[in-house]
Amino acid sequence: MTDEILEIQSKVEKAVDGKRFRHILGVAHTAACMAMCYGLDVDRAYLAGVLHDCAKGYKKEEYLSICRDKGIPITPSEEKSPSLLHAKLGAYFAETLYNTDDWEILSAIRCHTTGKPNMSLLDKIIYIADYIEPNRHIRTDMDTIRKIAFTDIDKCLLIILENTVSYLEQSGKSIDMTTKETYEYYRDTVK
Ligand code: DGI
Ligand code: FE
Ligand code: FE
Repeated sequence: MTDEILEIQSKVEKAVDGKRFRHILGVAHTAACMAMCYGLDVDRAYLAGVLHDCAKGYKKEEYLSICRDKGIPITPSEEKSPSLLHAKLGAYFAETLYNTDDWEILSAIRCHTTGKPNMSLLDKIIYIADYIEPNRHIRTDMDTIRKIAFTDIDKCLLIILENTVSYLEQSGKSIDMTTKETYEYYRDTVK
């Protein structure tokens, strides 16, 4: 771990509450382990985990006003579910507040909530680590999902997407177009 990453981590710690920071560390460590497993740079995966929820310290209404203020485009679905915006806003803060210019890290932050079709390895690692990290409350099939994260990353992604879509349907929440597209993409491509 470089001093630079630890400095960024301390800065993120001050920007979010304690529970969120524990989750963030869980994602960073899980992402680092997955990077070891799949042959990706461990520091970059850790840093992406540290930064993925760096915008979570705001209220839903604030997401909308900050995005408007910064000229970040808001989709109708984000207007309806403003918490989706913490991903986009996180990538913006990572670049402007935390001085990250690694576009692959910025991409992984940007798509960590909805996913996107044809994700990069780092995108997938952050998306999955966000779901399986040790502090996450136990969801359906968690043991299987946690294990499969290290054996078949695409299959793992598909199971998480299926669970997320059915959770959103059951709880009557609107499904973002990108979430739906991502689910359909991996449903149709993963064997
Ligand atoms: O930020 P975290 O809590 O760590 O996790 P996250 O970035 O995956 O965001 C979690 C919430 O986002 C979760 O409650 C599900 C929600 N979400 C994901 N896709 C969609 C969605 N919410 C709506 N309304 N529509 C979606 O398509
Ligand atoms: Fe998030
Ligand atoms: Fe998260």
